[in-house]
Amino acid sequence: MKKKNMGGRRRPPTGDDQRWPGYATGIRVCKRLVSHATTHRRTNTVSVFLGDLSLINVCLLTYDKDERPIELSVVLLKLAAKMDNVMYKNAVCKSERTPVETKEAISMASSSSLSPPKVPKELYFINREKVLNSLRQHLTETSRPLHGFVLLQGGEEQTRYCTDHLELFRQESYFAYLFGVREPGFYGTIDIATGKSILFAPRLPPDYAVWLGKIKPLSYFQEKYMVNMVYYTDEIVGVLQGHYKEPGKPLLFLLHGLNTDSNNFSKPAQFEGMEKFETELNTLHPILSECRVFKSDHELALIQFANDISSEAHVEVMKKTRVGMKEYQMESMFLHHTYMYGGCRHCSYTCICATGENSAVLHYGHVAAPNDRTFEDGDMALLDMGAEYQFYGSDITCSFPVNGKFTSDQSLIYNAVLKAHNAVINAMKPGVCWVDMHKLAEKIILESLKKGGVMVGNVDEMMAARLGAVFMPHGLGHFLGIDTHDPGGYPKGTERSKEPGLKSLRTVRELQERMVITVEPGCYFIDALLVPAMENESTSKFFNHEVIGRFKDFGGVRIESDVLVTANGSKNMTSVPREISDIEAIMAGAPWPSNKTAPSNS
Ligand SMILES: [Mn+2]
Repeated sequence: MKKKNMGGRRRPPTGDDQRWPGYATGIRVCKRLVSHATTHRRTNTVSVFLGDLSLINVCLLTYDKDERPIELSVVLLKLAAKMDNVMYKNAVCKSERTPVETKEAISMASSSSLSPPKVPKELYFINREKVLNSLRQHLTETSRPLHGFVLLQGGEEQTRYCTDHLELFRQESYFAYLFGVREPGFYGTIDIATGKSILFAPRLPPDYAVWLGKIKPLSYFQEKYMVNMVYYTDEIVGVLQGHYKEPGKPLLFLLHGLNTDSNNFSKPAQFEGMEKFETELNTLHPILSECRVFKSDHELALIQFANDISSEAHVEVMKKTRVGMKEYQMESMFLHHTYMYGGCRHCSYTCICATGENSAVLHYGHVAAPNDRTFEDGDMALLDMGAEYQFYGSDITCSFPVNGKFTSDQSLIYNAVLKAHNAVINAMKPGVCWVDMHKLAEKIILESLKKGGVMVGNVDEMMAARLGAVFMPHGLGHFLGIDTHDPGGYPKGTERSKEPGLKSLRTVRELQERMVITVEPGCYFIDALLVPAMENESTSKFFNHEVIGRFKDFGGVRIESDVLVTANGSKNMTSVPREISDIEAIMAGAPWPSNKTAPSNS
């Protein structure tokens, strides 16, 4: 039993065991679990969460051919010798034999050391202040008057095609950023002259109260979302005109601009009576997007929680993965954990649970490739899954062999990617250019492939021929926040590269403090890219054709963490096992501290 398994942050309890918080519950749960395991003739390990103490994995039962219990031991986290003795005493059956650790004796019960945090009301107030200040500054610099309104329209609830089936609503991200409003059908405004914020709520029909619950008074929204005033949406025209103290038509700054990831435009607010206003479409979008790039402490706390619960869920999946399962079972375990213990009803994106050669399909998991393969001994799994908590997301990828043991080829590719991942995180700090980080990752992967005999020749020449993009066709990472691909990657004055790999970058910016960006290098064996490069006269010589043949059905590896840029470096917000030895140990049943201090280079 290694000390590091104890989940370092908690002090081992001292004094009388009986006074430990959770003591009585812990013992009761242990008794019941042991008795259950005995009754049902199961090989079992159980996890018990003892109040304020750490997670304890308790006892194994295994059975001989005749189904007689042959082992019982209380193992793993020995918080104190006394505690173990008490558990022994309370166990239903007992054996003097040495505990065995079998692959099968791994916990199927889950628990969590986390609970969903409260969202501070000031979060959206602070976001609004930031946008207001930024907009006022811009107007001053461009010699324009400091009046008018920022006006945003929130999202509308949708039904499934022609039916009355309501899709679960998720607020539009810019609206969520400024107002935090969960409900559909709202408008929100900020008065540039006074800084006052106003929400406009939809006037709901009396029938609403019958089918959907009590109709909330306007004061409820005013209090909940910390705005100055709330009116109904059918009052917008009168209210805005009433608040405008200048001559002429009131000026509205509306949200209109390109999302550089989707190439879609955000939809400016529309309402009846708009002709009574002047509208301005060019100013707000770049300012609002730029504000979203830099995260406040409150925002960081939510992104951290989304990371914590998702990290824990990834470990849970790792522990429970068995050869012969379906990919969607891994997805299901992740969704269960993040919802059950984190209250995360939404994911940041559709789970990618790819095994075997599917792991070379970058956006696997969509409806036409729905995580439905049965995976086999020897397969790698690539799991890209992240929960969203109160609008703020996470984006995490773990790659591991489904049987829990890396082969030498799997280690070669995995360690190449891990080395790139770690090198980038260590190099990150304000002023560093993201394009350089992408190239750094490419170079390290190519060097490792050369070392492993997959590639031949000079790595700088390979870089010049853009061969990094053959193995990593996607960008190194993207901003993360309310959107998985958070906006602001290509502000005015920046340009997207046309070169392979680099053209897929979702940002080309210099890093600055308070940016949260994913670091997700990958190495994939994709025929559609490999074959042309291996056949190409000028690049063919760099590939060891025979060795690459071995990787034909390998798929790929991606390692993805969410990283905060700090004043002097960076902080990895994701906390999952990355070293091969850690992954293998966890898959063999060793515990993992869910909130082990994340590595940081600052
Ligand atoms: Mn990502």
